[in-house]
Amino acid sequence: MASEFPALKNDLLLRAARGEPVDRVPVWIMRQAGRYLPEFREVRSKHDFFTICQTPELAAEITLQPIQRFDLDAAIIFSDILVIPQALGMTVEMRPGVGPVLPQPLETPADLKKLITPVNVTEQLGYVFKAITLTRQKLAGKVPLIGFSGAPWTLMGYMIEGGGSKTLSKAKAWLYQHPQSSRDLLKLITDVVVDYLIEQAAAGAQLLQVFESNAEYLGPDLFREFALPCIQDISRRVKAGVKAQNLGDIPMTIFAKGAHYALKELADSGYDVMGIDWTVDPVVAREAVAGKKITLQGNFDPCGLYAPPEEIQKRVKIMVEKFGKTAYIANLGHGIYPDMKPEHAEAFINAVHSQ
Ligand code: 1CP
Repeated sequence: MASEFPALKNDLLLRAARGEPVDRVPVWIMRQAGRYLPEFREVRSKHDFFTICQTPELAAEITLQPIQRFDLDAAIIFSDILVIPQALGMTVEMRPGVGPVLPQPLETPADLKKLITPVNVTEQLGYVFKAITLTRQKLAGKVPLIGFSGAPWTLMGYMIEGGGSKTLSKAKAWLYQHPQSSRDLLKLITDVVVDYLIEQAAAGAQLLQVFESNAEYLGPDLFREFALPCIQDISRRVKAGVKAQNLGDIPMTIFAKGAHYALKELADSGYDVMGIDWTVDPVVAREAVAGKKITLQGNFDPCGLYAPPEEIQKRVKIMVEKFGKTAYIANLGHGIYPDMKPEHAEAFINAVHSQ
């Protein structure tokens, strides 16, 4: 329960998520715990990726690494979106230099029978909840802890493609050829995501982010037909579950990468925060959500961090001016690249704080 954790000293992220005034813009970085940090590579050299996710002490240690190094305003629990396909009975391997591989992907609708449902998240994903609780204790109230999940369409993509894909053509073929089986699969994933996020909040997560990283492959029509209803269902059911368990106010963020065509619908989909990628002008995003109560998050080009630190400073200033300082959480427009120099991440964070 929340009251058992140390009091929160820096609530900038939560205040910004609720649209309350802040005395400085909060900042965190997607994939802030990861391969660009030598201290992460050190731990990773000794352990398999999913072993780290499944070992609360290691997951907590890695979650805290960027917090110890930088002046960040949030931690995000170290895990991966692909723990949900694992919980559904699929094998997921993390191959160095390749990324995630699912050696037995779903090929036809008949393969849905191979998935193990319903998922008991406490049994299958209890290690994530333990890692969250341990990390909350170790954070000692320094900054809030973000929990997360992949969104159903993005997870469906990995489960059908068997890993990352440049086109998502196999998963999209399902949407066109097997619309009902696609809906069944999306529903089954949605049910797991809902329980998973509620239990993350119960374990101590203070904000929940839903990653729809593969929105960019769907146009407005497929997105509205297949992805958006799940996104809406998740916010509605998670908020109801959090309320029923008296877990307090847990803001939710939707980050649908590439969904520039659906900003208005996303702003109305029941989330407190909407993340945008770097292809959307912040002014255009603000216009799209004018009159709605929603905080924006983003959207520095991850490649912009290759620029010299003085240039990062200049571009961050422009970004913050465009978003405005209220109802705003600074971040990149997608995850930080593994070859980024940590000093450049630091330049970004400090640039936000100097605005
Ligand atoms: O700060 C953090 O690092 C938080 C933990 C985190 C998160 C939030 C990781 C660790 N992964 C994720 C989310 C995630 N995983 C997403 C959504 C965000 C995004 O779009 O970037 C996605 C799509 C994945 C799937 C995934 N896992 C990929 C992408 C592959 C592709 O091309 O489609 C990769 C490379 C991974 C591996 C992974 N996840 C996380 C780390 C640190 C790593 C590197 C693994 C390693 O050490 O080998």
